[in-house]
Order: sequence, then C-alpha cells, then structure tokens
Amino acid sequence: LAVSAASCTTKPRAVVTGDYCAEADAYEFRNISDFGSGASGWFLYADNTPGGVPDTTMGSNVQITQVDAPGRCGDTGMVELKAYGHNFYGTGYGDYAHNPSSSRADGTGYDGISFWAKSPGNTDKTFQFTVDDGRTIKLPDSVDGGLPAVNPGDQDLDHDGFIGPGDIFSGTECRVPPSTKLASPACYAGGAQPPGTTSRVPEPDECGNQFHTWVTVTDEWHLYRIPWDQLVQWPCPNRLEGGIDHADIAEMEILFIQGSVFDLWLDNIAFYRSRQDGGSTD
Ligand SMILES: [Ca+2]
Ligand SMILES: [Ca+2]
Repeated sequence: LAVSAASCTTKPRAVVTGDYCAEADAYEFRNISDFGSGASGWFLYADNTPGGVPDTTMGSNVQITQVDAPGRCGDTGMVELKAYGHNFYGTGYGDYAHNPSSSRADGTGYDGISFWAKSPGNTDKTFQFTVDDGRTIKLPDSVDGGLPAVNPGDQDLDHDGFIGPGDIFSGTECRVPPSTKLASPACYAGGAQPPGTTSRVPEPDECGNQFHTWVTVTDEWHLYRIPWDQLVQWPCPNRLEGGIDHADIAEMEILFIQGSVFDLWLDNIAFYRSRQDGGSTD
C-alpha cells in the first residue's frame, strides 16, 4: 500500500536581522519609566502557590537589571519580569510611581503609550496590560488596617471623619468601593475572579475598571505601540465615557494569568507620537 508522505514539512525560520532599533526612528517619545538606575518605581504581587516565582516573601519592589553593553540599542537599564508556578490567580507587576495625583504622567499631544519588550525562550507571550487614569484608580488600598483620616482634597461624603467606601480620595473622581475582603467587583479585576471569591457588580460611580488591552511579544526586542483607543474598559456600570484621560495617566500594570510562564524583559515605557519631520534620524 502506498502511504502518502506526512505533510508536516519544516518551515524555514524567519531571519532575525537584529535591526529592531530602527523601529523607534519614526517616533518621538516622552519618558514615563526608563528604568535607568535606582528604584524602578514598579512593584510586584503574586498568589501564594508554594515554589512560585516571583517569591513575594523576598520583597515587592521590582529591581532594575543592568545588562552588558550594548544592551538594547545602547540602553543597559531595564527590568526582567520573571514569573512561573503561580497557579491561583497568577502574578502582576505594576507602576506605583505615578499613582499620586501629584506625579501623574501627562501624555497630552501624544498618540498613546509605547514600550520595548521581549519574552525569550519557551515562554508565554501574551499578557494583559492595564492603565489607570485619575478617574479609575482606587487610591490607596484603604480599608484594610483602618480607615484613613481625611486629607486636603479628600471628599468625606458621609462626614464621619474618615475616608472609606463611598468617599472620594484626592486625585480621583470616583467613589471608593467596598473592601475587597467583603466582595470583589466582578468588573474591577478584568471580569475574572479567583475561585471562591464573592463577586458583585460595581456601582456606576465606583472606582476601578481599568483601561486595558492585550499585548503579544516575541523572543526578540520590539517596540510596542498602544494607541489610546486600543485601551478599553470592561462593559460594566462604572465604564467612563470618552476613553482614557491622556493628561492624567496613573498606574500601569502587567498581568500574567495563573499557570503561565514568562521571562518578560521590559524597557522604556513612554508616550509616543509620529515624528513631526516624518521620520528622519538626524
Ligand atoms: Ca532603559
Ligand atoms: Ca467617610
């Protein structure tokens, strides 16, 4: 009997040219986080799966990694977000440096947010990227450990002398949701909740519902550009009209779902726009 040959032939690999640095040539940037030296301005969190990486008992600050020159296009300061073995709700990395209303990032006049990234080797490539503005951010994570006293700019709407659920923190325009220990808004954390979590639907004026998108990276460095209108919210009662506020960008976060394996290298988060001169590299 003639048996037809298996049709799984080997595809030639795409040639890696290494000239990825030119991807930035057509754009100009306003820095948000360049991970040069000192504090990264980012934190990490993860579930408690034994043996999971990162190990949150080793601290929650993300350290800057200095690689050998020439690094990425001559830039040697960056962060490596390594995660595997977290099987409950997963792992997250977030920017804390731009949360207070006094240190928000202003992207007025820019087309969106960009960064450099790669996840080399036998790793997952797709993650959720979330961005808060001053109207969505839940500041601070308040209720655990007692209600914060009222500070200038806070709105103590129930006049009890503390800022708690239903009140409004300075720098936000939305009401503090009830403690997540009681119930986690189903629309707040991406619509997905850990098993056993009591979920509820947020009120129309409640904080949360971050703007978000998904990003798929490769083994090699590339510049990723996220135009403003690609950052969307979940279709929940606390969704805002008109999209994200370019002038009032707060926390950014990278979420790795449970069971995923990442070695995500991340660098130079910035606002980007097309170069006014059309892209010459003078
Ligand atoms: Ca850098
Ligand atoms: Ca109050």
